[in-house]
Amino acid sequence: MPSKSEKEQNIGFLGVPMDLGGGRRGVDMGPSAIRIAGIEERVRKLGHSFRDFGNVPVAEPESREPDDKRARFLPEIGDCCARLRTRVEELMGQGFRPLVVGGDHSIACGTVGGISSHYHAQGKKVGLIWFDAHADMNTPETTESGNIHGMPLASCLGRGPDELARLGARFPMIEAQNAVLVGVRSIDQREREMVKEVGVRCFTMRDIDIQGIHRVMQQALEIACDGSAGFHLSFDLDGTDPDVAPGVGTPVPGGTTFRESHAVMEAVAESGKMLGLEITELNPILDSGNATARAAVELVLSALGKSIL
Ligand SMILES: [Mn+2]
Repeated sequence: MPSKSEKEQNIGFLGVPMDLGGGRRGVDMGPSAIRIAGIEERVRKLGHSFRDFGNVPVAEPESREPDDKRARFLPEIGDCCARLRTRVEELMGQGFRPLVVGGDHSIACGTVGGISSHYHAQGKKVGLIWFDAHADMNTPETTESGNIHGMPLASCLGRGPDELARLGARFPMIEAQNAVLVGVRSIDQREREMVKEVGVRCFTMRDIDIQGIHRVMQQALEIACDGSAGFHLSFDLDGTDPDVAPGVGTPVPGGTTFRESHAVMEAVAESGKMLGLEITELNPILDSGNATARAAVELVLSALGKSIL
């Protein structure tokens, strides 16, 4: 039960059925799976208001053969993210806090573009916590696969194609000094160089092993909130262990446990500084009985203030 001291939030839900950024089909069904798992009812029960703003349309590619092998389906993904940026800005202008559900992680460029632009208009900058098994710091120059879902963090920090990196009212959309990666355990060689070059702080699974998730999150929150209006949490479900979320596009063993995953969300809720939340890479085709969508709903609830006591 929500305690009386918890602030009621106005949650604005947006689905983005995007599957062009990854190599596997199926993540386009993520928004439906989350709705079926009862997100609206559960968030309302927690004491928040909830409005479903529907889905942001994803363009059909001209063909399933992408033109650009270094950035597959860039025009289609750029268009969708531009629409998403506008929708996020609009709902924030109406006093809603965005809850965006993908879709593959390429959508983060649009979400971050919207949140960053909303606060830029008030002369404020925004922090970014990127929870992920991967660093998502590739660019068309460094990528091995050409899959854009491996590029969105780089784009938010001003690297990568203009269609993604220049979606916001400010450039870069996020300052590297206010961005932080949590949960990383799979990173390409050239991507590693990019992480160092850009200077984004990275807490790997080894850091979580050694320091514990609580200490890691306190540091992550400090970085993201330093001089900012607050932060956006871009949560790739593959950051959690496949035991917690088996239905994801690119599962990687050795992620955060059930309790550690909830501790991430609880730390975020406790901070009172979360400006937006995004859940990505849910793949119902690889799931069994919608268990991953239900786990994702529980994680969202923890981020919105649900506590054990
Ligand atoms: Mn990701």
